[in-house]
Amino acid sequence: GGLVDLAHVNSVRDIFALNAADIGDARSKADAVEEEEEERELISDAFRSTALVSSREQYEAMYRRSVEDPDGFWADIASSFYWKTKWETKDGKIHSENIDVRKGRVAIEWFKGGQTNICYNALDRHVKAGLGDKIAFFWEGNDPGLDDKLTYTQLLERVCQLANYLRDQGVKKGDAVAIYMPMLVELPIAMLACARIGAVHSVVFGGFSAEALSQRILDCRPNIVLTTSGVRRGAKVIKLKEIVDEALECVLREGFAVGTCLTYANDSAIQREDTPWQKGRDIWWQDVVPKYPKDCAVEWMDAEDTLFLLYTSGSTGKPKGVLHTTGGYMVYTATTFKYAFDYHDNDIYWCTADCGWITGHSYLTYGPLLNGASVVVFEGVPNYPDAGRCWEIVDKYKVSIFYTAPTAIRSLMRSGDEPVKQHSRKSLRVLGSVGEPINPSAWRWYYDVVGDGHCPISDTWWQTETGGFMITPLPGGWPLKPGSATLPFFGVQPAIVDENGHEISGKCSGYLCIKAAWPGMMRTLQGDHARYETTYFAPFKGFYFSGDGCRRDGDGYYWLTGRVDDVINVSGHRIGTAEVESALVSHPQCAEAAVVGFDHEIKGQGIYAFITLLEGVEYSQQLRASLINAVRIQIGAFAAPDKIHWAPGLPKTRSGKIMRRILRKIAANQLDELGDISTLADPSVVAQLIDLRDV
Ligand code: 6R9
Repeated sequence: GGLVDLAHVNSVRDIFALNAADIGDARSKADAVEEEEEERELISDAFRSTALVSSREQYEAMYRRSVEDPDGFWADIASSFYWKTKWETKDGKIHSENIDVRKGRVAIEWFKGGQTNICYNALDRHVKAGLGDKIAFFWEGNDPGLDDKLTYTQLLERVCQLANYLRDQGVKKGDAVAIYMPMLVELPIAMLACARIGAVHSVVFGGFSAEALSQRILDCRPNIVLTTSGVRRGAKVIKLKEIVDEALECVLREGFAVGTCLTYANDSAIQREDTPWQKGRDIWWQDVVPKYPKDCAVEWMDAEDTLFLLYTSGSTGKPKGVLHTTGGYMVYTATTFKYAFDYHDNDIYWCTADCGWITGHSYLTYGPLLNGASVVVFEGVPNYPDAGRCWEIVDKYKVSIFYTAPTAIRSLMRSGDEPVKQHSRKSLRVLGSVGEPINPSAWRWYYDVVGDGHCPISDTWWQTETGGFMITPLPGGWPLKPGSATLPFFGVQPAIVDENGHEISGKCSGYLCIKAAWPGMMRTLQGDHARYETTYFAPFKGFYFSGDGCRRDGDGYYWLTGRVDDVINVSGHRIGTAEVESALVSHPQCAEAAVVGFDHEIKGQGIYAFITLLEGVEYSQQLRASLINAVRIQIGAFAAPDKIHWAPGLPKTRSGKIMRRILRKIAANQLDELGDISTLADPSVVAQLIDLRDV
């Protein structure tokens, strides 16, 4: 089964023609919440007395300036970074933008002409300012007792050694480097080393399969891949190098050869002699990198030179290589980190995200290091060896800012309050949430139990594409409401738009768009600017379209209601239904597949697949397992369907489009809400599907 081609989407109607009724659904769900009395959580005076932003009035004044004079606002902030050459100013403007497809090519530039380096700003700048002995990374291994730490000076030296090695291998400014590594400090080191020499890093999450990795390698064609022999995650051992070898074979079959595979030997997970090896191509990191000098001249980059690529899922089959540039991303991630977490110099910050996702880029690596923060990097999983691990780590490092995902909160909540209460957590000051809407009951538990009722929660709404936070509380700034991301960050102008592309005002619900460019915004999709325009700017002309539904309440607070496109959010991971379908139909016995999301207690959403088999093929448990395995092989275990539902036929319109609305209702077991099925080419398939529910 081939991948689905990019659909030519010209309007929101094209995107949502299949599921216009679902939009109604999303709305009524949003409105139902609204009817409930929304509780507010006031921030204590003690917290506010030291908060960077301590009132809504103070925020409003700053916000007003940020949208009325974005150039002045961001230029002031950018001045606190090191620029080798200052940016160009044209008529007082330091940025230019066109996000309106009717006016021509979508193009965004910030600080153009300015020369800087994000690695220099994240490391050298602090060392030069006397912070060299401050801890940059506390590393906590999968197994309690295994740990390490690096000061800013040591981190800089390690980054320089790797940067020198990469340069020596011929890696130059603009070249791509693929990184497939677990959460060792070597992963952010690898990203920073690339940034130092102007190489474009493309980190691929270690949970992706060989096939998914090969697809991402083929898209950006790096000559060098950085990886690790293996890693322990919880009780499991994952042999990453084996996966890389398989990916490189796939890539070779497509006629592309990677020159070098630099492999970090992680002896705590797997022995070197047990690691598959190809002489000539594979090199042990520890054999070469430590021999290089500990200083390395930086490559000065134009603010608009590419910093990294990060692949993410969309509505159609092929993952999109989101491209971020240097200057705007640097200024934006640093500023959002500082304000949304009310960062102070003595804070200890822990972000549980993996660097394979945008959160690990912006808020484990760049944002915190640009602020000179001490960051905890954790190799393991939140509930290993037991449900108290996170709070043990919080106490061990005196973590004051803790940032995680609702799925982790929900899974810890299941183990009850006891594992939390066994640890003091008295260092905690601010909590954060990211990845999906946080349900009010999980919010409450996080606030009352984890935070002992005194830590504001920053529920940060943003995306791979936005680079940094877009809608988020500023702790201390205004009352919180469980489940709301509250108000837009400085410079962000949200618009709620109706089906016809008209902005609606006041209390309302609709599609969440953004009206003007902000510095951290992606600039294009790797190799496909047309897809960038059609996906994000064509559906609602004049706006950036997020793909999310949203409601605004009477206080102006925003409530994200989830994706309105064919993207499923599983444990905070974005998965395109088309990608999963493409993996399923590649199975030799599968004729057709349709995938939808369903509410899942821990994951937020789970994956539910309807499968039509080839004529004559019998249903069996074994076949079910082998279909799920096809997804594990093509994408990765995290995208494995939770449920396979046999479907002799799928509900299709007369023009052959699958009506996913009906499938979603069946998956949710809301059989009384199927709606009008008379427009189906064959309405009898619905009864058939219902009959096969428990088969
Ligand atoms: C940062 C990240 C982006 C999608 C986004 C939305 C969902 C993320 C959220 C949230 C509600 C939040 N999302 N944070 N929804 N509240 N605080 O997760 O990036 O992987 O690109 O996913 O995640 O649906 O559109 P990414």
